[in-house]
Amino acid sequence: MRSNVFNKKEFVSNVKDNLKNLYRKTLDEANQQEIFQAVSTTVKDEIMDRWLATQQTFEKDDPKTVYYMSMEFLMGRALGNNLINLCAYKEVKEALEELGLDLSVIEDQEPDPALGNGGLGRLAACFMDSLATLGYAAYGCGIRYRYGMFKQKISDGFQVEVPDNWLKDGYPFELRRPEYCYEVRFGGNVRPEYGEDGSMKFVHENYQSVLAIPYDMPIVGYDNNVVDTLITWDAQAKEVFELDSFDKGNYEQAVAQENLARNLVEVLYPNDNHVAGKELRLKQQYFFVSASIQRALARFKKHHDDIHDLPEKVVFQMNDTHPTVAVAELMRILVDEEGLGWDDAWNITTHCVAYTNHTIMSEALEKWPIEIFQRLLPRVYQIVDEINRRFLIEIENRYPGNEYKKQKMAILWDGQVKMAHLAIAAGFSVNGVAKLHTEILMNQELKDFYDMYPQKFNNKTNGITQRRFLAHANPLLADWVTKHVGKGWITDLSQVAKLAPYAEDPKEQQEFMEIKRKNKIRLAKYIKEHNGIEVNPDSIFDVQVKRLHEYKRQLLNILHVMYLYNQLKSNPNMDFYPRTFIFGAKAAAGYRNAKLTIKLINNVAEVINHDPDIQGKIKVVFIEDYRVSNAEWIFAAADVSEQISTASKEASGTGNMKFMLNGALTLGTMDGANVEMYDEVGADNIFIFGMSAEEVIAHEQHKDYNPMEIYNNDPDIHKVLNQLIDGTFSANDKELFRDLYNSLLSNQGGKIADRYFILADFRSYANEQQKINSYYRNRKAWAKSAILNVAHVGKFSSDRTIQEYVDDIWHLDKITVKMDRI
Ligand code: 73E
Repeated sequence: MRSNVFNKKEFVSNVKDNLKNLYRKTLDEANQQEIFQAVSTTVKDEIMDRWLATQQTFEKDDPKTVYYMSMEFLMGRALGNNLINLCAYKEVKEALEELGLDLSVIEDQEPDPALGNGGLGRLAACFMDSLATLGYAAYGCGIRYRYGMFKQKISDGFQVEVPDNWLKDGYPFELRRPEYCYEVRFGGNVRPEYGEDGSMKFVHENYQSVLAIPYDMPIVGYDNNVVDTLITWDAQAKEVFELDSFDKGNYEQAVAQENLARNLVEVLYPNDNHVAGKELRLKQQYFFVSASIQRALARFKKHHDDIHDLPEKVVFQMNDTHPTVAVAELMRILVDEEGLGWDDAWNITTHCVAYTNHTIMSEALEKWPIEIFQRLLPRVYQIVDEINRRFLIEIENRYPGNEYKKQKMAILWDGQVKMAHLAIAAGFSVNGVAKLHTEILMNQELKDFYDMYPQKFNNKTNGITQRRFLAHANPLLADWVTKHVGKGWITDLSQVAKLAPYAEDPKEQQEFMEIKRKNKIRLAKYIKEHNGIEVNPDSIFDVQVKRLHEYKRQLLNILHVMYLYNQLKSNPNMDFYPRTFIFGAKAAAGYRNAKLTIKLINNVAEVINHDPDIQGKIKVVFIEDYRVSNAEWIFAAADVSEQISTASKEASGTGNMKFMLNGALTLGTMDGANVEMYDEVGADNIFIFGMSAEEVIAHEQHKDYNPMEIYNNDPDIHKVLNQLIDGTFSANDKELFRDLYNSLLSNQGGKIADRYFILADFRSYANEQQKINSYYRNRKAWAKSAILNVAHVGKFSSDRTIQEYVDDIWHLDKITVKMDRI
């Protein structure tokens, strides 16, 4: 469907045929969902030829392949993205218009496949897009959760979680491949078995097993015929549950298998940057990891006889520690099934697996109780035990007699399996996701490991795909960029640097601001439809959209809104540029303070939006069900991007880059990738506030921070905090926000007061906000800075990130897919 083969007539006739074949309906009879299915099927047919051709190229060239192992892939809708990457978006839009159909309405029918929580899952999705676009052989490996990230409803200001039954109408962009199914075993016991020749092997018996069935989703590269694959694994009972199993006496066994299979893939754990250590999660991990490794090895063996060559052709990238059981599973297969000796197997494994660390938040570090691990995966546990034993010997050799080192670094310690330690001991590469984050890993969090294996550590600053987050999300700006620098930016984002000279040009500034305004009108319409709130497109759109977490400090943002409200009330004529504060965030279902913060934002909105004294100068909007699809509209419409995490806590952030790409100015701390954005765009075009990572870490170490002092000495802050408990924003229940108040001022349940330094950073945050207020009045200066943000975003393309992974870690071969028909 490249422009040279795209044929509108053929497309329309295929859509009509598909409607007929799928639903026995004509266009007039079909509803929008049916039309979506028919259009998608037509697009999928077009993808199929390229997918086949890509597979044939793999067969022929046998390129080295990366398996990107991730518990989460936050793909977002596929239809629009596939059309963009097939270079057919505009043509298809026109073809549908001729039929009286609106492509965006049709796109809106697609469920958002939300098999991920936030940044980590979305990064995996951006990486797949870049891998295909750059022409590398890649498989994403994950889980086909029946229910993805929950849908968020707001009811009386509270978050309500609604199950996300994304498969209910059938998903057109997936292909079930039962012929590539594998068995995965759980539980049971391991028994040594001795051969007559005195040899010994371990036999795993009395286990439960499930079948892993892959569903392949195409990952379409941009304009290059490459289609990579995202494999999501579904689980099915091995012994099909038949009525007569009852008579055979294995009824219980059959039911147990059914239950195991159903539970395994039922739902995504909806926690971001937090893990609870639930047995089912470990089951999910082993399930998809074992199946993925089996499939990778089967593919390898089609072309190779010698398993020792595996590292030349296969690399497994572990997206955080979630798939780290891969280390032991690969060892198990090499030792037990391939018959290799330990050293041989270890040598292969440690040249095939690499690990990315995404967080230093202690509650997100995966540690499994040995009891659970051993019971669930008895043979894999034995292998972890042996890896640990040998690792401790290595530490002893390096640091003789240093017991403290061993305790700190052991994989098995204190009744727990420490997954990060396993990942580092085995991985040939350990990377952080932004410069600052990697430095913190090397100098603080993982210092002992860095001292021992400095050569393993490296940084790979995250990136985002400009195809989804500019070409698709913001067609007006995309066209403007293309007009000035040509189309090259779509596959080489560094080209946007050529925009810099236009930043000074008043005509271009005006055009740029006009585009922003149109995007703000588009978002205002969405807000009106979904929230019933009228917002002024000429106000500053100040946006914080991301998962709700205390370290991300949505609370700082809303406390500042309360502060501004107080200022405006007491001084209605103060210098104040109208501002719309936009929030979007899901909170983990069990995260009390996060959910309470959502309620606070909504209550503050309710009061301020209806206070006539404010004359509409401040509006507060909480966008329900923030997700990839509405994110695209939100980024396009933002003036100010709030990236205000406590320094050192946000490993990278990727939303920050999506805003920058769409010409918003960042208001942020020196945290994560903000630091590198500052380096790229320059101090004049970004608003930085707050303590540095070093300062934060020093306070944490010295335990010398006292928020009460700030509360007692700053009357404005005092007033805002008191408003949390005096009913200003909760007239019917003064106690409603007591926990938030307490979290800022008193040590409680092992948590220290204001552990994210909200009060410490409040004043400098308010000052920067004041600067934004003045700067926005200078339209030209603002437009210039906004254009310069776009011009300096080049580094933050995931194409750049992926190329670095390829050059430094994966060493993949580039492929070229030729198609006879094209
Ligand atoms: O800073 C982000 C980062 O941009 C980080 O918090 C996030 O990963 C993004 C991509 O690198 C992240 N998510 C998780 N850990 N880091 C996580 C942890 C446990 C469960 C689910 C997600």
